[in-house]
Amino acid sequence: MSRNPHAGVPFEASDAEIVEALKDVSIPTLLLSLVHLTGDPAIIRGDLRPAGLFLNEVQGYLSEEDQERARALALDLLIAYRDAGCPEPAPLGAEVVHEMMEWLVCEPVPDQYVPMLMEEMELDGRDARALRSTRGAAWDRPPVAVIGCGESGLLAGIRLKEAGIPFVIFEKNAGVGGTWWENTYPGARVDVGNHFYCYSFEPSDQWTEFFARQPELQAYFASVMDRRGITEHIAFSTEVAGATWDDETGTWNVEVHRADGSIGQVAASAVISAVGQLNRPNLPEIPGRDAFAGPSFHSAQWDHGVDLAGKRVVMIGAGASGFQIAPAIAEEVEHLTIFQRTAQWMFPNPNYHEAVGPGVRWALRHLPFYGRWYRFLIFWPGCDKGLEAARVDPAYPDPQVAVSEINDLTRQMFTDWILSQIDGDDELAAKVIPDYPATGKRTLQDNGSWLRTLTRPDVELIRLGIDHIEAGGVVDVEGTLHPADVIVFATGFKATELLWPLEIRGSGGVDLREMWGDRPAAYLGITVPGFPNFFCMYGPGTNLAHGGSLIFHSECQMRYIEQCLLALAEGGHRQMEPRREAYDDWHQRTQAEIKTLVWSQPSVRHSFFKNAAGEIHGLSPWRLVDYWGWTRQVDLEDYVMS
Ligand code: NA7
Repeated sequence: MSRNPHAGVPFEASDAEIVEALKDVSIPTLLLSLVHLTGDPAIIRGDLRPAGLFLNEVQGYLSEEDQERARALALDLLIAYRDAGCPEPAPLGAEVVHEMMEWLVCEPVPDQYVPMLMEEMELDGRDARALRSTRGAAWDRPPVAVIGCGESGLLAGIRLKEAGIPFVIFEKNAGVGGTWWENTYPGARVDVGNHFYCYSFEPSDQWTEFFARQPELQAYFASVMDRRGITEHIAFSTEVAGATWDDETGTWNVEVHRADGSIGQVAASAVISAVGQLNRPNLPEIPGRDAFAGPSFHSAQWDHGVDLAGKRVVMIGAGASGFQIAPAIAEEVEHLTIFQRTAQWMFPNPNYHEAVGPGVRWALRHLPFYGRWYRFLIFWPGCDKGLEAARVDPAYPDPQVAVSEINDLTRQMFTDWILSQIDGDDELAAKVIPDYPATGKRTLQDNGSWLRTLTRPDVELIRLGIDHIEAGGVVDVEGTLHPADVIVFATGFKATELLWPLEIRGSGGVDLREMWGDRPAAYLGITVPGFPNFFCMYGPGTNLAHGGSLIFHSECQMRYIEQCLLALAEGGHRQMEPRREAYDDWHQRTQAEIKTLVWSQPSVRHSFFKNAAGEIHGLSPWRLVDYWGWTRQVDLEDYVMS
């Protein structure tokens, strides 16, 4: 039997090297690794225990003294373990594991969550979301076409390959990564901790930062692609323009546009859309946009040929991308003017720009299950709790300020964090404290760099609307010209126009986006009646504003899709589509639920979640544990198979 891949690589480090490594590890995580290594839960039953939980607070608020005690204990045990040749620890019982979960997060972990967490953590070394089916071998039809090779398209490829189902991935870019290929703007980094923001079955002990920058993320996806043998299945620089279902043959005709200008038609038995929701840049129709004399570009199409040194830059938009760009370029430019339409809520994350120390990397590589527990530690505080802070209490007095007591507490905490950084500057406070309830838009995070940037003398935050753009710069609604040599549009994406500009024509030639109009929907966010063998990843109703990670959701979706495909092959069915009643019921329930949450509040005026009518169709209002449960096993009763 081969060693559990999470049991750590045996080591021969000297005592001094171990001492050194233990200096920067997460102590609570270390103690749990020791429970594995000794099989002795007494280690966590004494007074050494975390004192509290907060997202990305990985020391559990342990005092320095307690941390030292833990290191001393660990040193002795690790020396003994090393001297014994680092034997693979025996599996722990389910009860002990549950106890360890609750110990680490200082609160009950309801039974309902345990199977989901066990799967996510893979303590048994088994990738439970890989179906390990041989049924794909019976695939006697054209391949499956996957549109897009970002994190979800690559995942689709990995799972299809495991199942033996032939497939081809079409990717418009020249490389893998999607968002992480395109968004090369200065400062681009992920805002979900990387030891969780990676495939559950492909952890990495190589992250150099806790929230890695774009090049490292892109490299991660490229390395997974290579290791899993997916590269040869990808047609790069090939954009899918659309796909049309042929009722006669029961296949999709996928129209692809290649880099050499040629257009091809490819037959596919099923189509998986993995195009994401935040992929097509939104360039606002500001009068005079084309009159600007200098270079201008969108954050996702950064022009690295433009040297910003000594330039006057106007950045329009300050959401997640703008928050990262401004601190990264402020030093270099002569002057930076930021147009921010709406102030953003943010929460403190001291680790946001921190490097992963060598000790942490050593622990991830060598200490049994350290990486697994670290993953859990980042996952749990962001798993479903945010949903409660987002739920509207209809009796709460002033919904413009807060939608519930817990939402009000969140507001106070976020406000305190902002005020603590701006040295009593009331003018700035008025500009940067949002006038809508906390978490009402996608909540950002920061380690202080955004507000520090705003207090620089060469940076100006404008909270006025834009009247027009002219050759020399941007004119605000009060008529002031803000001179610019370069304009950066950090104005987000066409987030409500799902699948734009794809033309997907289903049974009877129905156009999917026309049918959706402003209200895209899919059963479980995945399937649509009238569109046989068409599956969405990160489809309508599955974007996450309250927690988790899109990779987690993708893994749920892909397991479900794979089950659907295997059911087709096994049952000898040509096609499947969801029953209209299942779809309608899901859509109605999802819409009713989303209206009970803060994102739908009228007080949140501008938000990329909302369509022109103020409705939200892209976001998931559901707990992760529910979505995980619903997608775990496809119920073929929900489908018409033929
Ligand atoms: P976002 O978060 O949608 O931010 C876009 C920003 O652009 C935001 O400040 C918008 O203001 C602003 N914006 C958009 N249109 C306009 C117009 N017409 N005039 C002025 N300002 C405008 O996109 P990002 O690229 O920053 O981040 C996207 C996601 O990437 C993010 O949520 C993460 O999931 C990762 P608003 O706030 O709407 O008033």
